[in-house]
Amino acid sequence: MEKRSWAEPYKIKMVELLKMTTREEREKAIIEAGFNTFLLKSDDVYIDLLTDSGCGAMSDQQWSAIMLGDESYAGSRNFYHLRDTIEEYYSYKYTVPTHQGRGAENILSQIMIKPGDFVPGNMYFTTTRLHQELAGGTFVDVIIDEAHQVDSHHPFKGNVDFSKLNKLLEEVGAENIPYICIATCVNMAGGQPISMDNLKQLRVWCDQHKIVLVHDMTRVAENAFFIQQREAAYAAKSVKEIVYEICALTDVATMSSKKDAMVNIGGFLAMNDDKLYEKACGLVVVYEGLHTYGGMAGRDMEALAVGIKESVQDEHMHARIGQIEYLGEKLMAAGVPIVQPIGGHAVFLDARKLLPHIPQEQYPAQALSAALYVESGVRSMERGIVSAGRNKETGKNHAPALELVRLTIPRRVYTQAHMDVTAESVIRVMENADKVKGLRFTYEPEVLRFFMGRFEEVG
Ligand code: P70
Repeated sequence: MEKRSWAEPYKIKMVELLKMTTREEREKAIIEAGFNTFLLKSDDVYIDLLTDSGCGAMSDQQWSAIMLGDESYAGSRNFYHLRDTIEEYYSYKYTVPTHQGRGAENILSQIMIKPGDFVPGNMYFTTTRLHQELAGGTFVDVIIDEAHQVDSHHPFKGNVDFSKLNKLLEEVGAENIPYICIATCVNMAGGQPISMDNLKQLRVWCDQHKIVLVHDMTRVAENAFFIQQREAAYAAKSVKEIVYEICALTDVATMSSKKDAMVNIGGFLAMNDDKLYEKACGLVVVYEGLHTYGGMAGRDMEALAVGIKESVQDEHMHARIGQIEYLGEKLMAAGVPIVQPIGGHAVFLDARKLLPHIPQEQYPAQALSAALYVESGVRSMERGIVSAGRNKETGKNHAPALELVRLTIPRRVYTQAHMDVTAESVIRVMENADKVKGLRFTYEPEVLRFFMGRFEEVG
């Protein structure tokens, strides 16, 4: 069948003007930022693909929801609306709002992990693993090997490898595994989904061994869209139905609502178990705020309730993923090495292949991200050895197989023309790749070093 064009299911009511900079200005800015795109001022950025977090465009419906904010300290009506929406769309009975995703991770880790525990997951995420470690736990990667291979075209790179999971179970025993944490559309693997089939098997496994199944649902709608496209049994189901089914297979959820749900700030911890809810309420008042607002303003909870409904619409997801495919396909056509299949929230450049002259200890992805900024003002994010940090016991660098630069697409923000400009910029950097130099740390923070670390060029 001929491939039909698609279009965004919205029109634009307001625009934000962008600033262009000169190459000289950008060369100065990246040195001032210590070759770290997190330390650039956004005024110095032209197309901002650092993240899809909190920088999506809210709809007119969401903005009008902002005006319905009930800012009462306790029992805000917006909390009840949010709680009911989460139950309706995501199945979870109890909701504890938090200021963002890591607030929920902190509470969950503190409640459930005891020192010496092991927490399996389908690849690490930076903040998730850190909270597990701070609570005394050790993260164990149980994702399938294909997830670590840039060239594997596996349609569900987010899947769990049960042989890895069973090996861990045998080694440490179920009593030392408080839960398994499964991310939908695995960020660090390149925005790669887990299949419904794999998740169903995991549910059975968790029931068998009485291990809680936690869901990092930050990008659940994108995962649902891929299930609809790639898993035959789900071809006729809506994204909304699939999202609900995914959530209903799990016990607890942490959510950064700054992504899928298209709000600028917010998150939550959700669950079905009343005892766990009681414990979470006990901690949320210590770290976030009263249990009926957590870290959120009433207006933001209202905008989130609306965002959840918009995020599961099929036509929204089609355009969302379609835009990322558009950029990815353009890059592939020019021979740029990227993670395949193209991910749900971003296109990931393979820095190892693009900069073969830079050894991993000289941070090729960090260098590539800086070079792309200098070339065109496009801001991206390192997702390689810098992000992976150091082993908490040995102090040695984790050396991940994936050494990537993430071009992350905010939701409903940029046009196809911005994608064209971005693709051209990446291609230009690729053509001049031999001029890019490796980096070394001049300042290395102890935790989450990628955020504030500073670098200088080697040689
Ligand atoms: C990103 C953001 C946040 C995130 C996530 C998953 C799968 C939890 C969170 C935490 C922001 C970010 C965070 C750390 C390093 C770089 C960027 N991801 N789980 O850009 O949520 O940010 O709300 O606390 O992707 O990927 P929050």
